[in-house]
Amino acid sequence: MSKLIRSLSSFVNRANKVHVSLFSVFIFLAGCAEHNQHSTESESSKVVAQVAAPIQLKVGEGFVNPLGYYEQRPRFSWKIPQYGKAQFQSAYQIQVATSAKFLDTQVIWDSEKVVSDNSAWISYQGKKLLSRQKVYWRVKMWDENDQASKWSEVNHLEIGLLNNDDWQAKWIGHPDANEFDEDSVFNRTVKGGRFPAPNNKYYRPHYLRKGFSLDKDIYQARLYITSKGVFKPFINGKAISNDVMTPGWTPYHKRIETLTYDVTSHLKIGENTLAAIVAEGWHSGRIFHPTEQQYMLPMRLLAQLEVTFTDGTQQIVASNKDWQSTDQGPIREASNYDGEIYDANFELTNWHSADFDKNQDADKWQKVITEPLEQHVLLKPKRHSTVRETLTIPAVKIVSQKNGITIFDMGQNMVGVPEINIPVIKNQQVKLRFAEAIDKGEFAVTNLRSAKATDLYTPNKTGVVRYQPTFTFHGYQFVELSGYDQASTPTLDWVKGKVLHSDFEVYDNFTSTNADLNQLSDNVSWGLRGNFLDIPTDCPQRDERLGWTGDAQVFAQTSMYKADVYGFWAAWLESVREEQSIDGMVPNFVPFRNFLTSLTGSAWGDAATIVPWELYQFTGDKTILAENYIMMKRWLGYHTFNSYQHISTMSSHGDWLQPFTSDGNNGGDTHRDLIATAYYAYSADIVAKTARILGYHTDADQYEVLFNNIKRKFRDYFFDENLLLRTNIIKPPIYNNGSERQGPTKKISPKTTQTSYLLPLAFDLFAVEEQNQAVEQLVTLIEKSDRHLRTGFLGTPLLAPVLQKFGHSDLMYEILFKESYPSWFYSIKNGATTTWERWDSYSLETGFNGEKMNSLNHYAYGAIASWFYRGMLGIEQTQPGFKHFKVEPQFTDKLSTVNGSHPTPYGDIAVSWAITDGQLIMSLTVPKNTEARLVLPKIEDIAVIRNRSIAVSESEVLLPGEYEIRGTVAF
Ligand code: RAM
Repeated sequence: MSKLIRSLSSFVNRANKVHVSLFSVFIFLAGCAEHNQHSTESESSKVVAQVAAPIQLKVGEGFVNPLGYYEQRPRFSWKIPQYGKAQFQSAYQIQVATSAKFLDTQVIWDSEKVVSDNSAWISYQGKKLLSRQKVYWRVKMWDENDQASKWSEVNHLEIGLLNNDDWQAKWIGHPDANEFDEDSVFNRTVKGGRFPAPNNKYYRPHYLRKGFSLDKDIYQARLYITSKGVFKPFINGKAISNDVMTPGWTPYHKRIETLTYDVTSHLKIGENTLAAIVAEGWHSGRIFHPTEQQYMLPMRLLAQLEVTFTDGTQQIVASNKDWQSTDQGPIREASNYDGEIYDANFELTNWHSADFDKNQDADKWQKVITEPLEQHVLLKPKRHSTVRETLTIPAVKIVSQKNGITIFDMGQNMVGVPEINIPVIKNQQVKLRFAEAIDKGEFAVTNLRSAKATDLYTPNKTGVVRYQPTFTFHGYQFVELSGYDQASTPTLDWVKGKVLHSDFEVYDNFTSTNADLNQLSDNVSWGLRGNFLDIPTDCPQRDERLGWTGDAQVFAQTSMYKADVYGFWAAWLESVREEQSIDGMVPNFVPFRNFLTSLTGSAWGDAATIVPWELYQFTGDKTILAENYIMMKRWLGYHTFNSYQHISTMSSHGDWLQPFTSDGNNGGDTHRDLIATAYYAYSADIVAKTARILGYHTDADQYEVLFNNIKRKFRDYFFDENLLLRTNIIKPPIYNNGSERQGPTKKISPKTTQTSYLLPLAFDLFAVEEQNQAVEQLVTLIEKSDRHLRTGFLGTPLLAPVLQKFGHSDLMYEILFKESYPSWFYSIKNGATTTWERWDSYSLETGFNGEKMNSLNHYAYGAIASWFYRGMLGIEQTQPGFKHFKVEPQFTDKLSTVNGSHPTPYGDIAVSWAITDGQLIMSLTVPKNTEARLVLPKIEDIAVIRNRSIAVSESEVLLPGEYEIRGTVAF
């Protein structure tokens, strides 16, 4: 009974808080009373059966039945079916068992009935799961009437190898597989310039194999495997997965991710072969322009096959000194930046199958060398999806064809590899080059800088061949093909584009009646696909492709509207934590390599606080805050260290690539101290809120004070009484490394920029009563630039939220719909199919703009797409995770129809609206177990119908259901 009272009072409290009508509370009370009377009634009784079981069971950041899972205390999430009877969850019960049968003795954790409306991120509270452990789980729920559902279907998860001690295997590799660059076809030496590379080694791919026999019936087999470098594994001649570029990129000196595969069906009684190819990847290949001190270690493989027989015994085949290796296989070279070289003359017969003929190519195979596992390099199960081929796109046009060179247009700037099916002549090398654009009729590769982005294929027979590179990726729209059999005429089906990215769902869930807007939405999705290849990168094509933290923090929010990337970000944050140095510094890019002069910068390192905070806003999962809290605090400490009386002098890349700067500087005109101090304040605010949420109240109190102090100081230090930027400010007497500066007083005069106002307005650094005055200054600046933006990476993402918040969405629409430079549609009018690095990267008339640093696939400016959801559709969480949200579409006469949705932990919020002849028709889906508020300020005579029949008031809290909303437009 006491449980019932607790459940009642919690529901009534919640109901009061959200103004659920008294009627539904009454129904709930009635339901509970009934349940109490019949509490012994079996679950299969008629009433109980009406509540549909929870569906879409997920583990951790959204995994379904994961194998090789990483969390010893997994989090569980589920949904209430949208078309079932239950509206809300009032309680749940989770059971975890060692078998799918869930017999009493098999249940290792039973949450029992927990009164709670939480249906996401519920942490397993049983005994920590261990390496290799497989468990089954199921959940049931009680609805708002305390009616129990049936148990859900049974799902499962299996833990990977969690500890280095779990490995008997040793690192293995070819004994002498490294050579100097003179031998490389690509000759990787970067001559002259800022980053000469006198000693750039490259490594030929290693082919590794081991034959073994199994003589009993096989019950199950798991392959645990990873590499230093990137690998592709085979059993008995067959590739065992579609994964690409595994294990991905982490700070390898601290942690290498491992993969787990179910290979039961690949094995047989008798002779078997386990094999793998290992290539440079990020570990052993060059990153950026190589420098002399950047000595790359060679590739290594680590593999452990664990076979369990039906009689319960086990056999382990681990990488060790008994393996064989050659570097004389057909993949001659493979490099992320430079491409792959394949020579079919080196193909190895049956090397990865049990029919391996010991005499054939015998001289090519040598004993491997072994290395022990390093204690300080943790081997941990990969915690997010691997890279895979997610789409295949056809070539759409042959651009030119002369002198045996044909250029294909893929119609889309994409990231991945080509698949060619072409006629070839024995030993005549086929060459593939890749470019993002045709520039003044030329195949334009200068913006790739030193990246050769070339695949070479030498056939060993004449005829039609199919080839697709294995260990590289390119960013391109155009493919240049030469070396094919010129007796044939090239056709479009010769080249296909295999799109590669971390394998998550891209939602593609926004459309409108404006074609340019739809194209922009699409471009942002493609920018996301192209730059979410294991880590979030700035660009995918040139000799860079780095995990720039600044780009990440400006795009994280948008990416969460556009794709299922929670796991992707959570995994990258683990690398960010590992790369944080002892003083709290978070580097400019993660994983980090020390080859640039500046290690970090404000607004870049602030990814450490902003990204976890954004993820929390979308998911409501406190784990992401808890996991990162120490890092967040330490980063804030680093800010403090770089500040003087609350003014930060931390260096920064600034409002990167702002257009129309006064001196052509990439870093823009907004003063760095202003940027640094604004971000210092924002990080303090985030850390204070995080501390409060996690229950660290002393911390929270302290950081709130800090935030308010920085806020006050920021206001008075940079702005005068009329909210104009001050001139001749005396710079703090410190260097940006915190040490005191001697010598003459330095003065600064920050320039007036849009970003100087956007930062404090977005981060809440002006007193409420001053905000409108600041907004006026901002609007005046925008007016002065003919209603165009003048913002770089930092200011641009803040334009829409700030203008919307202060009632200027109309102005935002104007900025957004501008076609003249600088604007988003400018790129679209100039043929963009992705987001560009610069506002003027390219034009149809003059081609590339002449800058060396000029990528056509950079996601940062794509941050605007978050406004499609938050502004145009108006979907915004009022409680993290969208359990409560508001829908406040920013209607405009520039758009007649907008359609879109956002998947939340509870289900999809879908919104669409159309305005015809001054009449609004809108539909809205409020997912089960959530509540919404409708805000329609520019609409009169509003009528709201729920589930086709129930009239509700627009000011009411909207319960789960399908809504139709009509009204008259008042603008
Ligand atoms: C360049 C890239 C990247 C940016 C840094 C500062 O390498 O444009 O996106 O974050 O500079």
